[in-house]
Amino acid sequence: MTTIPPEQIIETMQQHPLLDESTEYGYGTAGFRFKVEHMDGIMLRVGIASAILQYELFQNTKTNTNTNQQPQQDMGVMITASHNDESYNGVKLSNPDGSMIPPHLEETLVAIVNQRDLDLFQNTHLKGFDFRSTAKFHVGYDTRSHSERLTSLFIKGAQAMGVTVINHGVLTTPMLHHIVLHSNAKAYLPASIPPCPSRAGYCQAMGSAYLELCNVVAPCAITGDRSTPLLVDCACGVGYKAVQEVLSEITIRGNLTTCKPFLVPCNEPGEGPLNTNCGSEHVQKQLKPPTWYSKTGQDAAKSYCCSVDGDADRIVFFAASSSNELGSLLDGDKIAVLIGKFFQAELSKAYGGNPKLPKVSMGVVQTAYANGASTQYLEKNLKVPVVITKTGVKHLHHAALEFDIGIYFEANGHGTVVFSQAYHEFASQAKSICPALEILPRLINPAVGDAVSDLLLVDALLQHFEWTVQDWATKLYTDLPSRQLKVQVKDRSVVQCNDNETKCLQPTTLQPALDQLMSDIPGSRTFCRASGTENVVRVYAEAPTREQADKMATIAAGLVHTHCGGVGPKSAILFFKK
Ligand code: G16
Repeated sequence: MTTIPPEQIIETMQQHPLLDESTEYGYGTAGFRFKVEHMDGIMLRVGIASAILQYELFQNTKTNTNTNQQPQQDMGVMITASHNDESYNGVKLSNPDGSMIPPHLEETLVAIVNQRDLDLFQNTHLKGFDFRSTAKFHVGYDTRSHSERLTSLFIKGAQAMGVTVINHGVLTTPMLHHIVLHSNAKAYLPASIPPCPSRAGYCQAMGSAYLELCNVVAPCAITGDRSTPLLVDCACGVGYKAVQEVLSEITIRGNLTTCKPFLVPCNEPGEGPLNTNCGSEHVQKQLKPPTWYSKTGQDAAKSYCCSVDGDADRIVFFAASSSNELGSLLDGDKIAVLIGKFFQAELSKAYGGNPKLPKVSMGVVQTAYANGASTQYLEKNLKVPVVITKTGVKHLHHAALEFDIGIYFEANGHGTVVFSQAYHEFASQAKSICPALEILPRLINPAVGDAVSDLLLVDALLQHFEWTVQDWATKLYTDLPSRQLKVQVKDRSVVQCNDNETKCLQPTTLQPALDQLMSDIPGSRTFCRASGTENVVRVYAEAPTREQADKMATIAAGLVHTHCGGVGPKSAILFFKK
């Protein structure tokens, strides 16, 4: 039920038109994400659409008799452009279970946002709209200078349609998804996880689960000063405060006030430009350490470091050998393998102690960007099934739900673990033998990739294995050298790929050229795909040597430029910085 007359809503839409009259604004890899000047009109329309999404969800769940879902459930919206620089902004929506919204809601949203005929809009969506949900929309935003203004446009649209909005202010994307999931606890959380639908609740849950896990698998982590604290590059974004808050929770709860902090958050908002020469995207794509804008970061040792992205839903770990050189990079693949190895050991301990425990399945989900060596290690050494999906956590998450323990990570450090109900029952039975199995779902954010949760988990596991970053880099498998580049083209939609994005289907001339390139270098692999978050085509190459990988990526990028309408001279391709 609209709270103001439909004509007034249309008037507001006219005051905030879509910037580009002819563009179809798509819901990309992770929401609507564009240069900020495009976002005002989009945000207002997403706000208006939020009521219609609630209605659609209500229609779906009310007829679903199979589950204990309630017909009216809270949803969420996060205003952020995540890993992109400050010139972008965007919006990602959360489903009631904290995951990304499903394809049918994306379609509804895209149709509403792109409806240019406002008479038709009024007749189709506003006139006679008499649904008022008891459920709420949780809203959060990142530290970008324009995020608060865009949030108020969302709220304006949502409230005009009668939606109850709870504005949580500046927070990380995973915190927002956690809040949404915990607000719908009855339908989606197992009884072993107490609901805590707030920012403070998130920090308490993370802090206490980390301490509990360390207590049982790595007591050394919390019993004194660490020789090497973990230096956290927060990309000058929202992760800084989140890491500080969780650290303070752990310090107080664990009586660690007399110890040196084991986490050193650096690169806080304002110390440097967001995601620029810092953050996980920079470290993973450029294969370079970040700029340490904070004085504390400049002075500290660089042998145990991590970088998160601008909304703290991704993380990579590294050791730097100099201010300009990475010693080792531990990306999402390495994180997935570390977690898989730990689960496997705990499972075999549990079954060793009680062979009658019910069986649970475990699998890992990756994308075409996964380093070939990691996939091989998972399948051959750990003997874990691997599924490859399209890029985008929404695809990985969905595939991971097929397993009782579904570990999913993109190479860029975006990932988490999801657990089935059968797993929760198993873990409670196995608790006396392996308490960690019951604690892990409280430390791991099952809603979405979460840099803070992943940071704590990885730290506890490294302490458990008594591994340095160097050990982690060398004791599992050795990455095949790889290189990623991006190419600016006139229209990135000309690039169409197969289902798992390993082959380019359009333009038809490109794949044969890439195939030729691969046959010239045995053991190599290259592919390209249109980004869903930036106006570029991404190119990936992997080969037996660093020189071959770099050369291959450069040639493949040149081919993309030629076959896909590259913009400007070929020399303008964004080559990696030597
Ligand atoms: C988003 C998605 C990720 C994806 C990344 C890059 O991350 O959530 O799943 O890997 O974009 O996508 P693309 O290659 O299509 O540009 P984030 O952290 O930016 O939200």
